[in-house]
Amino acid sequence: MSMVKKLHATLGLCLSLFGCGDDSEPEPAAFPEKDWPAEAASLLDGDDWYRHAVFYEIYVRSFQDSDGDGIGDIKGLTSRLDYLKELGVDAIWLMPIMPTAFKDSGYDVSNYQDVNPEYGTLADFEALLAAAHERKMRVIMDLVLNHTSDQHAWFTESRSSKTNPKADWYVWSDTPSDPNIGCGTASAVFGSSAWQLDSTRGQYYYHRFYPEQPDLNYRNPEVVDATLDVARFWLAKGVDGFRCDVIGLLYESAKECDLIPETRDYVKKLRKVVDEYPGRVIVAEPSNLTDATGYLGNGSDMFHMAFHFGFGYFWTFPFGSQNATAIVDTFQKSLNGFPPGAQDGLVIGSHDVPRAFSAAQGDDTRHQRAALIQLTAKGTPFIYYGEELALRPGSQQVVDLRDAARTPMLWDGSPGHGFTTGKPWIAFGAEADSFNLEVEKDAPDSMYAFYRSLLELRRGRAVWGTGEMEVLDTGTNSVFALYRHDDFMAYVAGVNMSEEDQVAELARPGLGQRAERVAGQDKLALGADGGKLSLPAKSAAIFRVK
Ligand SMILES: [Ca+2]
Ligand SMILES: [Ca+2]
Repeated sequence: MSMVKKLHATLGLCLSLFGCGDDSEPEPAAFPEKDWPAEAASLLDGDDWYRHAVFYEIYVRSFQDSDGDGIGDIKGLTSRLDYLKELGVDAIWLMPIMPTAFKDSGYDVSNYQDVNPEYGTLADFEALLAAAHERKMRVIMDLVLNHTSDQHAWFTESRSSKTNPKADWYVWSDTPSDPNIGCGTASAVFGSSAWQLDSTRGQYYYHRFYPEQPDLNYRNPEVVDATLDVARFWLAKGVDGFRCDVIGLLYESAKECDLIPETRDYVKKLRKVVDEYPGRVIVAEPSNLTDATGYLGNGSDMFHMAFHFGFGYFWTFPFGSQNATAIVDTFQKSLNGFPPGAQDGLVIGSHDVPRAFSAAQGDDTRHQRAALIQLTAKGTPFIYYGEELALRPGSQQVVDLRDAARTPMLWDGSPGHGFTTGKPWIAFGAEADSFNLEVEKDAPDSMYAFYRSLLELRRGRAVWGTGEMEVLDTGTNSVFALYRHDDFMAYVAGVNMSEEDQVAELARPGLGQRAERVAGQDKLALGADGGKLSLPAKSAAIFRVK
């Protein structure tokens, strides 16, 4: 049974454009087909590869341990590339792998030009790049430029005196305030004050995040040059790009601290550096959670992609209210606001927020309906490791509360769950014996089967990455529906946000003259009356139409 057929049979999800009635299922329509693997190879070789790729975020520490010390590492990750390839992943994003004091899980870098020895060596990283590229997979890495660790040599020097060569590389003040920094003076994101007294230098330094994460002073041109050199260092090694951490916060000013003009200018410099290396991309972590437009410049001079947090961080609420309006609004905003060529980065979870399982409040249909939007809306999906297994949260805290979503990947039911032969650095998440790859791999109704099927449906179909998207008027707040189309093919995706059966009237005549359900329950179908989409409670589905 093909994965797609398996999906029909097993998802609790429906897509039906003209009625999901049991007796009205249309004859399978004959649509033109292509050699999808060949199409995929071609799309992923082109300049627009990142718009067609499925990305996958990995916490190296928690993915695969290769030497039994309980800490995931680069060699371990390399040994799992075939798993990712089979799942349908085209590119991986590595959370920080540089040396770190580990006060913020690696987002406190102590050396920008090396690999955390717990994770391996530069040679291990180069071997990972080679192994990924051999499989036609790309690797991007986290680039954390707003701040360093307080253990970084730059900060050690800067704090040593008021007159050393790097004295002005960080943001220093005689008092725990600065009139030129009108934000965050009272409180940091983590903790009570954004200013920390350094007893050696006898001044306060500014930290937007933990006290062990002093902000770099980008008003010093040497800092600009040094950090652009960090990008060059990794690009020269062959890395395919960067996910740029809190990049809007680089520069502060008296009034604003988020993506002020000076920060935009820096991003444009970074983009020029990236463009010196063909085929590399940068994706922004916006600080503005409801509008990423500012990060995309004119579509070719700032970021290639920015995360769509208006959906990614807030999708759980519309399921709670059973009202799609907020999701309609956030996708309309990106459709209307984005410059040509810019691309949404679509997430439903990450290392910063509770796992999709938790956000869905344990309701697999919510998780699947949200993932179906993520995987059918116009944009590039970034799957967080373990989402495809519906990993449960952990309860041990090593660094901070976010560790609940950073527990080890679960490969099998053995004591170390295939992650380690030793003692894991953090306890496994809940229900590890019931929800792991070994259990889910061949279970037709598993979360893994769901992801595997939808990713197969995306494979090689350019329409998902670059085709047009219309958010359809459905005549009801309970149903979210998308129409995706390009010159070759078209799809309708529909999601019933509610816990009752719904019939949506799609305000687009002739949408389904021919329709074939490609994902969703067998009993669901697209009606033949020109635009009626019937969705049982808590269901979602995808139809190919023409
Ligand atoms: Ca290890
Ligand atoms: Ca800053």
